[in-house]
Amino acid sequence: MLEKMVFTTILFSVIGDKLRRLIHDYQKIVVLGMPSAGKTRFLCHLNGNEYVDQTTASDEFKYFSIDTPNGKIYVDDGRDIGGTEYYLSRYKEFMTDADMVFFVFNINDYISDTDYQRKVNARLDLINAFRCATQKCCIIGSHLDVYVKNGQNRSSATAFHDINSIVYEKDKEYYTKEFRELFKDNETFFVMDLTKKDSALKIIERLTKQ
Ligand SMILES: Nc1nc2c(ncn2[C@@H]2O[C@H](COP(=O)(O)OP(=O)(O)OP(=O)(O)O)[C@@H](O)[C@H]2O)c(=O)[nH]1
Ligand SMILES: [Mg+2]
Repeated sequence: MLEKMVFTTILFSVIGDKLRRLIHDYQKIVVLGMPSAGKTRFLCHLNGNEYVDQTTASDEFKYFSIDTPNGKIYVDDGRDIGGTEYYLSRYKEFMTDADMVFFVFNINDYISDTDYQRKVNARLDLINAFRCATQKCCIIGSHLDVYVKNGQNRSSATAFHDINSIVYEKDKEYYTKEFRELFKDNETFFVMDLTKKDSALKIIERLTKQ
């Protein structure tokens, strides 16, 4: 009896999932990035889950939808992946089949700490190597508020300038930043204070603009 109930539940859930995907075009998203950069906060703004301030291992999230001025976006079930280096070897696997790849890093640390900069650059190299032409890659620089607070006359414009001068700095003989391609398009590179509720929605709105 119990076996029959379990079987029926699984069957209905499989059929339900197939129907759901038939009715709407569900997008697969993956959110990668540095530890404590704001990946989970970003996701919680999007799916409405309550944000809990703790590091993520690899948590499943349920499908959800986002209302934007450009229409409703349907996001499929996915995973919120922690920023630990442990997952670097799985970036390729995580990116396979994703329609949108987000990469989040802390701009304040990127601009002020060369060790952090190197680590971010290494991950950007992976994203750039594994991405495919049909995917939208979106780079999010978080902690804009901290960057602004830590210096005089700082703004999102100066943050863009500071990051671009690092990304586009003259190639050293031993290292060419091929990932700079990811920063070329200002429509897919953002600097944000991810503690603000509307930050994630602003990003999705810009990404889905026709
Ligand atoms: N001031 C500020 N704090 C932020 C920003 N983005 C995230 N935080 C804070 O940074 C901490 C880590 O945020 P999470 O979203 O949990 O970071 P994560 O990238 O998911 O971290 P892991 O799961 O450990 O890899 C939390 O305290 C957030 O509130 C930002 O733009 N500005
Ligand atoms: Mg997290």
